[in-house]
Amino acid sequence: MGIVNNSYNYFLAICLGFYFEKKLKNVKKMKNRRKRNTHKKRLNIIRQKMQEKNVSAILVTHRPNVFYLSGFTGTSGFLLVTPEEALLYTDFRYLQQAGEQAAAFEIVKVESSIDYSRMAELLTRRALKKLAVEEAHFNLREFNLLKNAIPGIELLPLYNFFEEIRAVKEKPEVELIARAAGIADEAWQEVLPLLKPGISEMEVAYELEYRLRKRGSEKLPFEIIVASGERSALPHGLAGTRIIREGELVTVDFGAVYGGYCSDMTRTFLLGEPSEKQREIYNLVYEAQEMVFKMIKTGQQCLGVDTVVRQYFQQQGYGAYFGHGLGHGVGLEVHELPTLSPKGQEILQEMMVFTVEPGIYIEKWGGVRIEDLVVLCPYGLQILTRSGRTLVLG
Ligand SMILES: [Mn+2]
Repeated sequence: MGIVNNSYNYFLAICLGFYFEKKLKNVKKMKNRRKRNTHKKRLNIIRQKMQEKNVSAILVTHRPNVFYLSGFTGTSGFLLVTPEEALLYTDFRYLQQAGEQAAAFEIVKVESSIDYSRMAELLTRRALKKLAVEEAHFNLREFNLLKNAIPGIELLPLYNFFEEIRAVKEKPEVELIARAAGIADEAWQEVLPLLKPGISEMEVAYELEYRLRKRGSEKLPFEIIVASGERSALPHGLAGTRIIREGELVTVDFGAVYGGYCSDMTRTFLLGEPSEKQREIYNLVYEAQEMVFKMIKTGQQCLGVDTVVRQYFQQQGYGAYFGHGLGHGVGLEVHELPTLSPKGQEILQEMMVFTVEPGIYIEKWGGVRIEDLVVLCPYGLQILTRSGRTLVLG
């Protein structure tokens, strides 16, 4: 076995090296192609919707929408989409990045994110007199600059134009959200043993944030909420210096971001022995959530689902203590469509991702919220957050 075999192995190793290098390059190419196809497909959907709404040019300024349509993650840049063109306007700092990320778009260099001169040239050349803008994401300064840059242009306000499309996820999007939910589950699991009487709300938030980041969360989707004792009656009580004691309700609301996609979950816990009322209210919220998990189906209207929980709490005598919506969509943003609340007009569809988060909050006493993230699949509901839901820890 000696030299001959050794040199043969050496030869084999080099061949394998070349083989895998080539394979890796192919994988990268394939990934890029898949990404470009994703954005081309999304552009097609947008253009179809433009046609339906009689829109011939859209200026896209909201960053999650810019990313959704183009793949561009830079902090400065805007898109113009017409039936024929797809352009990404950005400045010197992002030119190379834009070229790499936004393969379905033509990149145009501008001076800043409010430099509309190049876009003005194009609109004038093409005799486009109407430009749609995202009214919820377009400020007065931008409005004035645009009017100056393109005299006589008529602006058409669009509301939730892209958000309605984003509410229904593609499979790879759901996979990223599920991963974000998994990171949050893992971080929570690691923090559980640290939850002992004497720890402060801020310490809980910090321990959680550290582990979320360590496990791959790109940032926090929102500031972590830790509200203990009487403060747990505040649905959005940010972590403060308060020390957590035995027998107090503690609400922790947090999430992770992975591949640009968010997750969102809430757990309420108690150290020591709960009172009868604490147990009663926790069980009520738990039952309400279970009820939603069992009944929810595609085709239902969001406000109808919310009403079921609202009526249940009313029957139990807690109707006045559920002051927020039952849930909200989650994706590139932590609050997006659909809206499960008394105002929720949307119809639930397959591949929508949203939270189910009933809660009861009693002033000067405390509160309970349990929040999980779900996706509507063809075969029913799938819960993406998997952490246990128990009131008493330890
Ligand atoms: Mn939420």
